[in-house]
Amino acid sequence: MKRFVTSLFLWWTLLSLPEIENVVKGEEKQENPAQESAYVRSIRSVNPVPVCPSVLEPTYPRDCEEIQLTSASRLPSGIYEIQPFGSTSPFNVYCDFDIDNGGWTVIQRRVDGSVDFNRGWSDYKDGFGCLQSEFWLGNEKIVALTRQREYQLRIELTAKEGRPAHAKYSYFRLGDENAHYRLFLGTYSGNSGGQDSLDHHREMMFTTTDADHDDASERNCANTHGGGWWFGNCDHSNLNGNYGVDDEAGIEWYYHPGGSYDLKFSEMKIRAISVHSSNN
Ligand SMILES: [Ca+2]
Ligand SMILES: [Ca+2]
Ligand SMILES: [Ca+2]
Repeated sequence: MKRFVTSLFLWWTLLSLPEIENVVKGEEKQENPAQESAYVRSIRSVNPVPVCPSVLEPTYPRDCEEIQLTSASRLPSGIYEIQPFGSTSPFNVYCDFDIDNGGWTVIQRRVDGSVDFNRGWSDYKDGFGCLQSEFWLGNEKIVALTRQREYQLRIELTAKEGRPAHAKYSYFRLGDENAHYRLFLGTYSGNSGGQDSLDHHREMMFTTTDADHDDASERNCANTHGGGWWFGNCDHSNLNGNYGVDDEAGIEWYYHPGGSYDLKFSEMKIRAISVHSSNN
């Protein structure tokens, strides 16, 4: 008899578990299917582990081009919030909606020397400066952006004499931190010199004063050339060099206007290559 009562109690316990769980939580489970998208519901139907909506379904646009394409009216260039696919949180970027059909997410700007670009690995990883003036968006954010679709790169350059120019690359991607943010570039076009000033830096890894991944065995190029960059041995360009300095440690784009190290303006920006054709 005692054994029968024990097993009856066990059965009652098992059958009552869902109710006990609700009592412990102090609430009845609320189901509201209308608040979940079909995608999340399909994930839940095969996988009972909770899905994190911020990872699977960013509630923010994925880049500046998406902001432009989903806006009913023409938007001004400026600061907007995005969340690339796979990023755990949104962040601010500067969007260029004016140049070359717009849709550009800006990843770097030099304009007045107000921000110190001689920084270590973690600063270049996370980003620094002010989006309104000078900044480096951050290698992790650039990796997240360029991982979600295929991107192109456009660079605006203005020499100290005032002549503006641009360089464009049909493809742009960074490897992840384990690959030391290695630079992958497509074909060069534009009017920033007869030759490509980034050609020397193709498939180079990122180097800062505290992380030497360059091709110069006797030195760290970031120490002698300023900033952080995809140094080889050492550079034909370095847009993160020292502002207003007219030597190898200055802001360099070697073939524009030619042997010059003192640009007064640079801006690097990226846009997916799937929607816009690569007109110059
Ligand atoms: Ca070295
Ligand atoms: Ca050089
Ligand atoms: Ca240099």
